Amino acid sequence: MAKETVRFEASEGIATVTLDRPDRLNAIDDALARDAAAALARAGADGAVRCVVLTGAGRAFCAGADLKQFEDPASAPSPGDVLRRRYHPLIETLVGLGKPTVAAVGGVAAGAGMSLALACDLRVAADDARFIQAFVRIGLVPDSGATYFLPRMVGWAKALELAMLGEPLDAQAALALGLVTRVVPAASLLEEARALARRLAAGPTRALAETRRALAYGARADLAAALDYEADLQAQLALSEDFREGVASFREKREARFTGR
Ligand code: T3D
Repeated sequence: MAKETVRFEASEGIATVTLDRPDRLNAIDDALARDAAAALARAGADGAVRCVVLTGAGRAFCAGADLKQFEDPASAPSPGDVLRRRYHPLIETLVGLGKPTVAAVGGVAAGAGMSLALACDLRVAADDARFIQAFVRIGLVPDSGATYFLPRMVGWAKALELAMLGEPLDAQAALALGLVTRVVPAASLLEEARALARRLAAGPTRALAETRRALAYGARADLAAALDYEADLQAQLALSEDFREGVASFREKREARFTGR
């Protein structure tokens, strides 16, 4: 039987999805992309899961595309087809999960591996983390959502610099750019990421998912359209149990007990 390339575990409302090809720094091949998308979909479908942590086994988060597949370029499939078949479903599953997501980035996040981290809602970086727009080093353009996420997160000038130079961005520099939420000691990366995930999981998770959607919409809409979109979402969320609970907890001067419904 083929070795699993992704591990899935769920407890206390948190699913942890671990990319698990440490001998190749969790580089992405067909099996890993398929298994990661399946693990994320499983987390999305599990009503008990309210937040997802994505991480990598060993000394890397993910080194991007498995370059050993290009050892014989003549027989390698076209990257355009590979992106559509392998990476796009993975990124779209991650972004469309309907639950908050946290990337726990230890070691290197390169190429499409960096894109995976960017596609998560929040990023916790170990102090040994390095983010690399590695695409330029092999003569490609940023992909797997990097052209969408990176300029929106760090601004046009910095995105071009990172993408054109392909130099590593260390954890502190990523923090200064706002790319990561916090930097923690490598030894406590998962613990810290899960602590953040627990906080999100205890929140109004449906409103959190709609917040992501609304910000993405707002980034490409004009003001009138964004105002309209917000009003539609608020009308739906006002019918939610979480909204009733949020208002009740305010009136009763107590902590809210949100359920994501
Ligand atoms: O068709 C398509 O798929 C198109 C899609 C493209 C999307 C992309 O992601 S393009 C970008 C692809 N990624 C890269 O270009 C990064 C390549 N890797 C590196 O530059 C370096 O390995 C790192 C900077 C990530 C880490 O450097 P370092 O010195 O810490 O580790 P290392 O010694 O280079 O790597 C350790 C092992 O992992 C090594 O194996 P070995 O020689 O000990 O057997 C190395 O070959 C392997 N490895 C690292 N990255 C990849 C990889 N194996 C396959 N694919 C990799 N991407």
